[in-house]
Amino acid sequence: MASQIGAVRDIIKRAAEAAGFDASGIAPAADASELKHFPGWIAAGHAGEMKYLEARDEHGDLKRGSLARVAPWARSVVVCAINYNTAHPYSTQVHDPGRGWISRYAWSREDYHDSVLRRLQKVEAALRQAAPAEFQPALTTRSYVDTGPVVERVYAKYAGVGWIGKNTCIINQKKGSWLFLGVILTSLELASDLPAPDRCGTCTRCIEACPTDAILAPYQLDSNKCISYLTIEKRGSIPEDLRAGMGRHVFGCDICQDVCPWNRKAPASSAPEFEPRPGLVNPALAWLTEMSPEEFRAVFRRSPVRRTKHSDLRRNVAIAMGNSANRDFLPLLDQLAADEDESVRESALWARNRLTASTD
Ligand code: B12
Ligand code: SF4
Ligand code: SF4
Repeated sequence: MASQIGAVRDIIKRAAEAAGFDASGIAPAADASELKHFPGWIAAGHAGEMKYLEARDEHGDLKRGSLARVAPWARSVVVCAINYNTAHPYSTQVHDPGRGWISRYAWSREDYHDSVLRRLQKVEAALRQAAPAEFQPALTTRSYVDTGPVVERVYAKYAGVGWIGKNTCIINQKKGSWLFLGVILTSLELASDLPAPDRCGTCTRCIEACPTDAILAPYQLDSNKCISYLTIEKRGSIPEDLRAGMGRHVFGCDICQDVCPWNRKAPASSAPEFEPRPGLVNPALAWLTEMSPEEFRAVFRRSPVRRTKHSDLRRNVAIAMGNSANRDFLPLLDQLAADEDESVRESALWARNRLTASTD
């Protein structure tokens, strides 16, 4: 029996490689010590307005705090990771005041949720097929990319995929941190991999480089301050005290990964869908402002950027223009100041004031 289960492990790993994943591993479904920090993180309000992270079971316990609450049948977690890096500059290497920054993960031709899930389901199918006959009747599996009540990075660590860096990202020693994760919960009890050892050492570059001080301490991120949260998840107006730190980011933020020494030699992905769409690497702010709702839908069709509404992208662009020290944007900001959306109007006025104050 042990050897049959051992064979399933090998089949899963081979299937993950065949599906195009760059790393994979198996973690126990048991609660890891890192999950003890989760309730405190929620209680401190670090999830901001992402209420789904606070979902509770019938006993009032946080669903994400333990797999036993949401998938009591789960015994193992298969974690797969795919590299989405492409051979283009880092945000810390470009300085054109006419251009903004869309996060690396969102350049792709296909939304990563779809692309990673498609690959993950191949691994899930291989697992189901390989499970010994006596486990088949009760065999349960669930695949998630982001969407399940699972703190994926904790399981990625225990599956040996990478360690949790001080910037809270999973870092693989050979591939770096430009990785998407996907998890398969299974009722099969598979032998686990060894957890990846923490190789951050004394480095604190990510903490120092974060422009909004969102990394409060090693491994602790306050979403409310994170540019990724502000530009993607936050609806309505962005708190004024954080706007200057946002620089020219219009969707997501890569800084704490750009500065990470483990990404210095990060290889490029071999998955064709992560090649950037035209115009998205260091995009022209004027292009983004002048985009009609129809163009927005066409340019960002099946792209993660659709998560931010057309109006919130315009809000972000207005703030980025305000941080550009580029007075050529004043006429465009005048247009945005007459926008139908209140947060766009208000951000445009803020940006206008900032530009005129900084360059007069
Ligand atoms: C909500 C969310 C966000 C939020 C909050 C991020 C965060 N750090 O929690 C926001 C919107 C800010 C965000 C941003 C980004 N995200 Co995000 N996000 C998620 C999501 C959906 C849930 C994460 C979660 O549960 N957070 C809760 C906190 C508490 O968990 P955690 O940060 O993972 O923290 C654990 C450890 O830090 C830990 N810990 C470990 N050691 C120690 C030691 C001490 C002392 C302490 C106190 C804690 C501690 O405790 C925590 C568990 O309790 C996951 C998908 C998923 N379902 O897991 C994707 C996910 C984490 N995001 C991802 C990505 C790609 C990003 C961005 C890079 C996108 C971008 N470029 O803008 C940024 C990165 C910002 C960053 N530095 O984390 C990837 C990460 C891949 C990777 N290599 O790690 C994921 C896994 C999505 C995926 N399926 O690929 N994200
Ligand atoms: S993604 Fe940007 S804002 Fe968020 S923690 Fe990293 S450097 Fe800071
Ligand atoms: S920049 Fe340094 S401290 Fe931060 S995640 Fe990378 S190695 Fe760890």
